[in-house]
Amino acid sequence: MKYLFIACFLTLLFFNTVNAQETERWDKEVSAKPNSNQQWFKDAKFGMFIHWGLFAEAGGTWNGKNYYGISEWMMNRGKIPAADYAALAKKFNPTQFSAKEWAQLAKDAGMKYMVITAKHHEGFAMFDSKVSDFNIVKATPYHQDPMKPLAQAVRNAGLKFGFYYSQFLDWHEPDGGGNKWDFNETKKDYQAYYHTKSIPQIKELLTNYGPLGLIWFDMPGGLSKDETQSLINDVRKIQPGCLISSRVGNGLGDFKDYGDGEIPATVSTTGAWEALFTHNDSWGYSKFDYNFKTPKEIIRLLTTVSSKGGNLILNVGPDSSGRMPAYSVKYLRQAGKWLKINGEAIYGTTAGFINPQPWGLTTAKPHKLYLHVFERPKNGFILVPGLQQIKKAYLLANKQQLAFIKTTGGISIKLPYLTDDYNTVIALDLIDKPLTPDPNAPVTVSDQYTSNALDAINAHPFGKTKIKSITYSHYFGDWKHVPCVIEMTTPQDSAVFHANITEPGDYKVTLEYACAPAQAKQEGVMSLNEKEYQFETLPISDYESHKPLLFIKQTIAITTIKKAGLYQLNIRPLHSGTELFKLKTIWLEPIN
Ligand code: FHN
Repeated sequence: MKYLFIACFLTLLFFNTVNAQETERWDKEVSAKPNSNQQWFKDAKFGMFIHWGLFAEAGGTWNGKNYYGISEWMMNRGKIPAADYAALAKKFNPTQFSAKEWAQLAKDAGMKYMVITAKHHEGFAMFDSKVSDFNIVKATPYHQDPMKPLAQAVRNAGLKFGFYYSQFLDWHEPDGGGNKWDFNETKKDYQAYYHTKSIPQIKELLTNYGPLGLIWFDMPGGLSKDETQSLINDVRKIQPGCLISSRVGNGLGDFKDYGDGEIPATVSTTGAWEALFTHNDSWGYSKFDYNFKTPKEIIRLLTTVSSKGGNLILNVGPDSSGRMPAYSVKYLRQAGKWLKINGEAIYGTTAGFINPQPWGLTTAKPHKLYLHVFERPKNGFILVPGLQQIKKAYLLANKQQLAFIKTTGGISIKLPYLTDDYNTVIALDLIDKPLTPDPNAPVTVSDQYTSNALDAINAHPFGKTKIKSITYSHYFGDWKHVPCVIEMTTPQDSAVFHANITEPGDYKVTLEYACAPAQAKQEGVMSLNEKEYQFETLPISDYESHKPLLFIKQTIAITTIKKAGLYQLNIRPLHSGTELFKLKTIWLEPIN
């Protein structure tokens, strides 16, 4: 059983690596040639992803066994014979489905586009397809095409509509990608699959459901770059305005999709891009996954992605009766209420030009900077480093003007007493041109906050040290991505952090890292404030991408900063050995 899990996991990991490689290739080959239709997408910032299919009928359970993680992969993980799995269609009857309600929920959530799975890897068409009878009209007691009314309702609500289509993986078809348990991989004819099912169904979707804002391809395979380009040409011919996701493959597409659940540490493209997250931890409906992101988490996730210049598409997984999960409805609506008041600081913005601060993040528009305050400073003043002058500062929610003064470090703004627990937005009317973001600017550390983070992406690596996003999962396919400082094995390998400590005082220094037990008990040293602090790593967690990666917070120093100013923290192994650890964050906590 264990080997079966690992085999499935490796399949998913392989295809996710393919996805990751696609995003790399996309940077080089496409982002410089933006598609003229993409401005609506770049302004939209927030979309709804819907994964709906026969997997919703199973809800993650098959023959009494629960499949934790992404429920839509159950057929693959359980190696369920295609004929047995297809029987789910006989029970699939979404009588509670309401196109209007789903469109209204997306609108109420403040989302500007919707993408729904027309056919996922299970091969089942959730639309009226003449290409294959394995579809919702022919094979279920529902006998209706939900996509037609949904497309119309979404457009009537003023949102763009698009389809997700798994163009290569198809576990129902002998020549489709991915099903090695029913069909002999060596005998597969992918071209036959593309030309008898995949491409004809894509053309049905492009032809029969009105103007599409986008088509979201996924898990590319089996096509050369020229064949992919010819598929793109087909899309352009039928729907010239329809944007195409980078997971069409071969470094092509109109907008870049990062990995599942990934926020890029540094944005590597000038083009349109999207971060994609599940609302709980599964794309498809799961009876037992209640790990729903709260409204505050949704707003902060959206703000974080917007502060980097991208879109967030957030997924919901309806059940087989056609109902959205109750917590998705409730929490998306609450997030939408915040957007109704503060949406100006999200929609149509570009990346903020001030680096992340202890108080929060920024987004920008011409002559405007929006400060998204997540953490309230003790003294009620937030510092915007680097700004020399502004015209006005006001609370976006009620336009209340805020007092501000120019200081040597930048503009200091007095926060109103009442702030928004999700995210308080302050708008600045600018006088100067936007500053050019400096990725090497020192990280602000202030005693006005409970703690200050120096994250791995702020580190300057020396020697063989690398900064890399480490991917791991809790269950199957619920990917987490954590940038870490890694591969420090000798005293010549180091990570240097630059901090602008704005107030003197005592600070507790805590390292947050993962360290495999076999590599633990190695000594490291941090130099700060003209002192060296030695420490010994603790045995925490082996790293395997299909298992949770555990981190520990280990305090290694208390240091007394006598004078505010620029400081350098240098972390390195004391002796040569194996990798010291995977360092996620250095925390500086003021001891007031
Ligand atoms: O295998 C799919 C998965 O089921 C889901 O559709 C995600 C959404 O991005 N895409 C693939 C894994 O990356």
